[in-house]
Amino acid sequence: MSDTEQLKSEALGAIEGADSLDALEGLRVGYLGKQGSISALMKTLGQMSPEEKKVQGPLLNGLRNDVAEAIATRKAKLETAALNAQLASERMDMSLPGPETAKGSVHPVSQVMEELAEIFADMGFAVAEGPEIEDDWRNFTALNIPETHPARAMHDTFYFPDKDDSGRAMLLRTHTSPVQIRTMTSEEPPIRIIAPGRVYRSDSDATHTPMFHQIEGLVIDRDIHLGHLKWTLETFLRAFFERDDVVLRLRPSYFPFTEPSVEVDVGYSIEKGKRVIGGHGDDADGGWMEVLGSGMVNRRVIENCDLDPDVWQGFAFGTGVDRLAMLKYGMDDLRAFFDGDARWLGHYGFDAQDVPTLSAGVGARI
Ligand code: 2NM
Repeated sequence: MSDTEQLKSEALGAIEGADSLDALEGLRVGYLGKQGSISALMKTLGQMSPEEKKVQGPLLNGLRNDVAEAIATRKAKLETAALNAQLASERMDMSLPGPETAKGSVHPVSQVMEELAEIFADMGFAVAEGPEIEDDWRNFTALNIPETHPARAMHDTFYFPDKDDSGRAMLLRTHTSPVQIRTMTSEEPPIRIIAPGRVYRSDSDATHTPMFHQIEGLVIDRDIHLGHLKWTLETFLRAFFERDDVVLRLRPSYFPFTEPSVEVDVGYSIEKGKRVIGGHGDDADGGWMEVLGSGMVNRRVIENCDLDPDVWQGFAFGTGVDRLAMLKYGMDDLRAFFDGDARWLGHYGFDAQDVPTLSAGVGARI
């Protein structure tokens, strides 16, 4: 065998035996690199006589091409094997449960808002929303709240320094009632809406935060009376607290926007040493807890919205979402609601996939 053939069979054997891309690269450098043995042979062509070159030239070129081709073939094989191994090691069983990772949770206020929307949707109410920055006509005047009413005072209401284009004072809404005004001035009755959302009052202590959440409801139709109000609130509170023995007590009250006005208490009882909603408040161990304000919409409010109060009547109600959440899920400090403490959220938050539905029960599975 000639030297060239000897070298070729040696090289092809080594290439075929290379078991990694690194080893193969080592061989390539050894044969074909600048200092490689085949490259060194190629350099000897320069010193050869033309006759010798004619013979050795094609032989060495053939050697170089055969070795380069063997390396390329081997390389493709090793790369395919490496890719297959990687794919095998990274194979994922999509039917396995997800890994245990830190999860976010749904804030109790959001959870309760969802529950309320679900309950009222079932009774035919739509969810209405409006801006948190309002004007004093929609927030106060249209609602029959007099210019001198204490709620309008600077120390209760956050006012903006400038008036709007039509000269109205601008403020952070102190309740969601302006949403009802917006609905009555933009839509034809019959109206059945709830208005949940953030409201602001200049108030801050253990039971009050300057921002809190309210939900108000409004029904406007022909021949609406207090009986409709009582049935609606009773049905709502029984669904929300998930007990058929929720008992309501209606007490006469006063709000400028409703006439007559009614405050609504629910009976509570003591179970396992804790106050729970349900049962008759006058039972032994029982009591009454105020949960809602409500009434028949004052005819002056209906007039302010350019509706005829002799044709259209209705009822409205309002309550605090934060307080409802505390009552249902047993939190006792309102301020913790808005601290954004991850441990509090981890404890009191809800599973995002556990969506409240009437069919599955509005209460979350805990
Ligand atoms: C309450 C209590 C009683 C109320 C009234 C209206 C409107 F716009 F229709 F006049 N909206 N909300 C209302 C009535 C709110 O919250 C304690």
